[in-house]
Amino acid sequence: IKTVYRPVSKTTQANERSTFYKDVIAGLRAEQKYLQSKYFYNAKGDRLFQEIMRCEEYYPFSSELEIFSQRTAELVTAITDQTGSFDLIELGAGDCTKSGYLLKELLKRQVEFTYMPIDISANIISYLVGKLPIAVPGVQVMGLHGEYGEMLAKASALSCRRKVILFLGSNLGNMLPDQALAFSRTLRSHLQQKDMVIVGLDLKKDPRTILAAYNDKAGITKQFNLNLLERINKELKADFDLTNFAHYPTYDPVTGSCKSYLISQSDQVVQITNKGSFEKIHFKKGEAIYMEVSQKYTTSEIDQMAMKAGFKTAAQFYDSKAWFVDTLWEA
Ligand code: AVI
Repeated sequence: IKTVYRPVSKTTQANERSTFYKDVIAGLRAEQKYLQSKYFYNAKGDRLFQEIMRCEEYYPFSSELEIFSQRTAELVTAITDQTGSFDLIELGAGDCTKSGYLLKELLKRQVEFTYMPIDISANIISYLVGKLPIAVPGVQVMGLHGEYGEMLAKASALSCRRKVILFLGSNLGNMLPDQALAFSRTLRSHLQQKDMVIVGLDLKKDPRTILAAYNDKAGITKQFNLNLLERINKELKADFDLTNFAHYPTYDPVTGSCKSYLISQSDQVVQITNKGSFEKIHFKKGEAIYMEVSQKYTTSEIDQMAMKAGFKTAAQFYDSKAWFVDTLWEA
């Protein structure tokens, strides 16, 4: 078993903290305050997201799990070809519950491949690199911790074989449609003919079903959003009062944008510290921090995006309710 893992150095950690500070300040100083949802995923955020995936209301996980667990053989047939070995690169791998089905089936068929999970969470990557060789004996893993764009370039540089990219879980939905198209074009630029992508995206449906998925009764999604303020408190020595912000999810059935906000419950000032200097952020009662978009699409909108990015749609895999689709794009 070959397992390659590059641990995060102290310098990287310091750089990450300083980027985090700059991004938070830029977002909270903006006319419309925002925070970047990629920062949700610290150890507690990872744990809360695992809980969200187990919530009854959060169907995107169960729908895509159904596709991967019920249609594993078809998916594996679709991504393997006669050229033999390839690299399976997963963007935003998470705990790899869904892709795990593919890994096992590929090993069963004795296909030679290396699994390269990419995740923004160092915590998740170290967990995967430790766990996978035990859970899926025989699998070769090379974990890459960092942002999609940078790690994709790194994975492309490391890989000299055919590439199959997994971009599951509606992770592409965490970008607005224009950004998602730009990202798909970047993705295409890293690929060559015969390379493939499986993109999992959530579909437009009854708005109430969608909104409920981001407003679970147990309040886990609320905690997930508030955890970013808690993270800022801890890592950037800030003093957000978490009880003074309310979780406010919205869904627009025309644009397909499901957006989450945190709403300030009073006029208040929050202080954020960096190396001795500090920043004061003023909030008006009712003012919103835009936290995240979870974009929903129709299949024809997804096809349009694929085409504009330079891909051909080769196959589509739906769950039984047709709530979620995994589309196979060919470069
Ligand atoms: C990771 N991502 C696709 C999730 C989503 O559905 O947008 C994150 C999430 N946010 C709230 N619930 C789940």
